[in-house]
Amino acid sequence: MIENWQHFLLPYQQAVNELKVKLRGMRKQYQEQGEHSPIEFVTGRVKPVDSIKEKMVRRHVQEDRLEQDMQDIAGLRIMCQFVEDIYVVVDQLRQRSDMTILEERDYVTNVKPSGYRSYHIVIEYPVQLVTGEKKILAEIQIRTLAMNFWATIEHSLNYKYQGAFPQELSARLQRAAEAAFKLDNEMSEIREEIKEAQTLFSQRTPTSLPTDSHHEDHTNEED
Ligand code: 0O2
Ligand code: 0O2
Repeated sequence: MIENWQHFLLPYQQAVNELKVKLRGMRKQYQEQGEHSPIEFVTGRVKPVDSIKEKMVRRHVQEDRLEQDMQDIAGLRIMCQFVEDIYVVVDQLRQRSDMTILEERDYVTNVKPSGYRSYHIVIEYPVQLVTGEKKILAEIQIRTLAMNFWATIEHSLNYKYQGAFPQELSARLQRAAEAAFKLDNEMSEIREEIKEAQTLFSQRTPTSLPTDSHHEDHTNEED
């Protein structure tokens, strides 16, 4: 029995915090170089204890197998503007020496029956604790803003209906997923023009102005 969940989750919180800084740092580096960043913003969370317990029952995970069998106790999300950016980010992650990729699931190409699209990467990440190094699992979900919009809405409806959507709602969600897919394709078609405009805009805006850094913090959830 895990008696002290706070103690159990501490290395996961540490990992989420570190990974948020590292992934947000990638965005900063692209911006610094005056290049389009494939990363728009990054979020992360440690799975709430109640959700862990619920998933243990649903997935028949024993407590002594939790660390190995539940891959998303530490969860990171990377949001991108364009579908192409997702694969740039994936390539970047593959080259890093501070994490090991254990699994990749491409639900961008292989859409889930629900309409869900995202690229999932499971990593092994070493956290330095006062008691020594501990390797933990973390899941990184990489998706476009449109995919995120759809998944966020569908996820909250799932809470309400426990996955058993009325047929009409299910059909609407399917259509919304198709619309999000079309939106991503349309944006991809004009991405070079968008990137050019954004790079031009960011070059024209002095980075030292406090108003600008405030705006930047806000849009990228860094405040
Ligand atoms: P809800 O409604 O429960 O989803 P920061 O201050 O920005 O450094 P903060 O405020 O702790 O950090 O959170 P952050 O990084 O902005 O994002 C937290 C939100 O990210 C959570 O929302 C999650 O919804 C979402 N999130 C990020 N990664 C994952 C993931 O891998 N899986 C899941 N399920 N969610 C993720 P809240 O605030 O908990 O609200
Ligand atoms: P949360 O914290 O509520 O997001 P498993 O991880 O064991 O459930 P699998 O196949 O091993 O399943 O992993 P998968 O499908 O690669 O990743 C599961 C996670 O992807 C989910 O976490 C969701 O965050 C997301 N996801 C997968 N399918 C859907 C979907 O149809 N709709 C939405 N909105 N999100 C989806 P959890 O477990 O739900 O946790």
